[in-house]
Amino acid sequence: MIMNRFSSGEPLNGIEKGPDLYVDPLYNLIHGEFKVEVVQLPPILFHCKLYREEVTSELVEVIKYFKELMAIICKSAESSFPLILGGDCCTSNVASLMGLAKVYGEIFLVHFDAHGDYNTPDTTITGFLGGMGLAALTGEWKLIQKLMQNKYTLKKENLLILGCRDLDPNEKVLLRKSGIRITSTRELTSKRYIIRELMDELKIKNKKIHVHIDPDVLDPVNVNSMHYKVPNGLTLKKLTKIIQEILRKNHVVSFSINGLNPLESKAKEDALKIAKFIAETTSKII
Ligand SMILES: [Mn+2]
Repeated sequence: MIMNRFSSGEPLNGIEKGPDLYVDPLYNLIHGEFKVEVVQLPPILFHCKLYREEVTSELVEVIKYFKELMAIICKSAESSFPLILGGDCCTSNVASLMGLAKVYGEIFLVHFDAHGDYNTPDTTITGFLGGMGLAALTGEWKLIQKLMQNKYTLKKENLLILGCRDLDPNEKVLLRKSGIRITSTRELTSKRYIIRELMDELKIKNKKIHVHIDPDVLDPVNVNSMHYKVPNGLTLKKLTKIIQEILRKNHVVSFSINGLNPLESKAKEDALKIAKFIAETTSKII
């Protein structure tokens, strides 16, 4: 388990302590079944706002953190199954995929999120780096790769975004142009075998898969301690079923999940629900 205690700042202040909520319940649930090693990074909260592709001093610090996390994930993937507890999405995705690619080469990313994380410094409204991770990873904007001195780019056909229902206007245009496959909660809940069909259609049979979950893919009625509460999400039961379907025929090599907001009143209760879900899911993969 890798504790990625990172927040790229407003509006996700506090998420750097998100992994702390999961780690004990999760450890207790899985350590009998597997040999579990916990790697902790110190909690770190940045105030990194990007409105154009410029190298700010905060961004330089963020990149240092990304590199450190990437090396840890890479080392972990060489001999075990990295289970990455976030932190916000951008670190998980950028560092995870770059680290995994060193070990496995081509990687397919299944990304569960109410959001697209497909803003660039040009399209963003908030300047929030956490909302730009997938656009950076797929080379839609290139500053991150340049600063990381890492040319790895996730091919757009190797990305599937599930449960997406809250996009900024310009982000929506960019995503539509990219051709990336996005499936809304409505689609996921309306058709019984949509995931099986999607996975077949995407021809990922022989590819290694990284699964990332932002808990805001869930409905706030189900789990309420995420920073963004976006209505019409998935139930935990439906999410479990979809993941089981993904696992049925495919090779998942690692898993990451974003943090909850520790300041929410039900944070501990919700973290336990999610820890049980992760334990149940990963026990079928590892
Ligand atoms: Mn999100």
